[in-house]
Amino acid sequence: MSIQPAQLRKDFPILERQINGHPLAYLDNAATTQKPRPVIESLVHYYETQNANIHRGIHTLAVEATKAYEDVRAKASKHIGATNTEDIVFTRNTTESLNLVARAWGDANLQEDDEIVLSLMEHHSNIVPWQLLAARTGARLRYADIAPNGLLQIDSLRKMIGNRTKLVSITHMSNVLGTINPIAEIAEMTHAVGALLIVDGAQSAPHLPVDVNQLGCDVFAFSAHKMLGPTGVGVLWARPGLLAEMDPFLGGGEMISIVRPEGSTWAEGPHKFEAGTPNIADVIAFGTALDYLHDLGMENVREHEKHITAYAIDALESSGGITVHGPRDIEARGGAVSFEVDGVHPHDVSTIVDAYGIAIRAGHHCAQLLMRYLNVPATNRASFYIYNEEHEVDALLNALEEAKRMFGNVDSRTAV
Ligand code: C6P
Repeated sequence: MSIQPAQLRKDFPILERQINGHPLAYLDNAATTQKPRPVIESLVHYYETQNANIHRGIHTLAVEATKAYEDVRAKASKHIGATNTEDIVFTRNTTESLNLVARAWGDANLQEDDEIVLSLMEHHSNIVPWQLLAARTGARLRYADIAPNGLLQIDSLRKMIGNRTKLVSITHMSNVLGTINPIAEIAEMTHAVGALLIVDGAQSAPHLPVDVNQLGCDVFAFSAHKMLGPTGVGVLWARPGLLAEMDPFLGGGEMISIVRPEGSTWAEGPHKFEAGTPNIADVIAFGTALDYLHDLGMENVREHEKHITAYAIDALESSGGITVHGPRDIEARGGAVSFEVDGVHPHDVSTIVDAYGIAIRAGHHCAQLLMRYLNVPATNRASFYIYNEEHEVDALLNALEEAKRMFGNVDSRTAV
């Protein structure tokens, strides 16, 4: 059944808020999404009825909490079509998942003059861990170009991947351009030279049906908070067998098998990478978020976003004095829509629309390489989710008209 945003909105208490005297239009979903009541209640329920540390105690609460936590590993695995629950590691966020691989796989497998291939549309979370790895190992970084239509220049990437390439790390969906990258094709190129393909799924896992086996990647990382779940929970999936090849990232309780004075051995599977008490309550509430999304159906989530994104791009482009970045082909993009209003700095735009209760993001979106490529200091970004409706896009357009009126022809990029 198709998504009925007007119905769904009733599940999101925060959407009842008025901001500056206007109903909240929350269009900053690529940053983080709002949480439905069942997710919020799941946190309270856990603390009121099940709170205990997991994998340790054998009393009833500990057993219940452990089961509830481990059940979410299965749900997260199912969400991305993974084969084994044991290939899912819980982290704090996508950023930590990527850092984990850079440390645990990268340190052991890269050396001087090896190459790491990224793209210019990566989020800093998918750049900086590899820069740090390069600094530790002497490996080199290469960045694939973007075409004027906002798609990855696949030929540039193909030429870049060669015998020196040890790993390729690419976003599945850009948080700025919305571009969906052809991961299966990139996997073929990467595996042809025996390198590892890491996919930053922070923007795809919340919005598209994902199947890691069809994508053919080796690692897939995403964050709960961008898909109705709480902050503080990330997921790292690695293809079967890969986690076993990797050394631990952090040491401490729960990640060990045997500890002796001279050294320790490690726990099996994902537990080797989950040192210390994990974020139990938030992982469990993330399970509720996954249930919520799956009741809706990820195909339906995608269809709704295609519809509202096409509506927004059309409206922005026909309003005049607005530049929209990213692909126009709706099949090749998701719902993060970056734009600029001629002569008005994105921060001013964001402040003006906020006065009308509209939340968009302004800035470099943690993608400074991409800003440099676009030759802009910053952009505005509206990004959509299941509860967004066309009238919110209309409200944004009206508020943008106000921004144009207020700033007239002043070019704030050159103004001092
Ligand atoms: N992008 C945005 O407003 P964390 O912070 O670890 O949950 O996610 C990092 C991250 C990694 N990759 C991509 C493609 C992302 O979009 C993000 C988060 C937010 O665009 C916050 S900067």
